[in-house]
Amino acid sequence: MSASQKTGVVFGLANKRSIAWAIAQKLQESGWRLAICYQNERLEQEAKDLIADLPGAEGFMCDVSSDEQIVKLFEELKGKYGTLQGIVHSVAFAPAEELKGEFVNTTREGFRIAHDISVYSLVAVSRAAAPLMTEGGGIVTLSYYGAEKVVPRYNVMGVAKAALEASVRYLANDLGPKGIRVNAISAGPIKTLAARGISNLGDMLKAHADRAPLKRNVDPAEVGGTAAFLLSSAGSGITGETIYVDCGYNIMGF
Ligand code: NAD
Ligand code: 0WE
Repeated sequence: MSASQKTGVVFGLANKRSIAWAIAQKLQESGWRLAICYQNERLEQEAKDLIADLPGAEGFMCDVSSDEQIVKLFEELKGKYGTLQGIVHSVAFAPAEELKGEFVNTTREGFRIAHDISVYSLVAVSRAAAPLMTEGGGIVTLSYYGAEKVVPRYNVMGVAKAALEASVRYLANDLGPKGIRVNAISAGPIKTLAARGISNLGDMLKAHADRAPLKRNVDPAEVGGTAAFLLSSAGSGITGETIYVDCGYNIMGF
């Protein structure tokens, strides 16, 4: 490793369509050494096959709903890498039933799970990572427009993303004095595993492309590029922010 090489941890790799994968590729191209995390044994083989093709990258299993697994992961990363400069949190989950029908029918357990996996995990990961980020660094998470405007059937995930964006601001305030910046990227809709369940994804993508100033959908590589920018020295003045990578969709009023 060259003296200046930065080490980052990416959470949320499921397959080659994952936004986490697009981000990992851009970070690797920018010279980062990466630890890439996948959720469980079910995703292990596919994740490891991808990671094998990314020079210098290593795979780790971590379910972010487990404090023990998070603590154990960062102990292992400390032993392997010493210090870290970047964290990418590209994880979300709500029970499938919660993304159908009306928000008013959200169950207590569905609300809890969505917030535990999609929001609290950022807090837990940030707390575990901060002691290893002794030279400062950056944390990036992924949000969606449903955090601020109603997107039918996004439901409890919209409320969770609002909490995620607020968590980014509170974490930015806590970790700023240590030189750690925390930001969210609000990405436009992308055809990934997490979007596959949506019944009318095709219609949504088309409506998004029609209304967005750039008249097209977002390429995951563009989200990757923005994450690499935020984690680089070019982003050194930005923290607590939600940056839109949505072809301009969010600026439109009509
Ligand atoms: P994806 O399914 O590829 O990624 C989601 C990841 O979350 C998966 O790798 C999954 O294994 C992981 N995950 C879920 N529960 C976990 C747990 N308990 N422990 C560890 N990992 C867990 O889909 P994606 O679209 O790449 O989603 C990544 C992020 O981007 C999510 O936060 C999502 O909300 C956000 N996002 C997606 C879109 C979109 O349209 N695809 C748009 C904006 C934001
Ligand atoms: O954040 C997301 C999706 C997050 C997600 C997806 C799933 C599908 C499978 C969270 N939990 C689950 N649980 C599952 O069981 N997106 C931004 C993509 C997305 O999801 C939608 C969207 C968009 C856009 C759901 C309804 C409406 C629009």
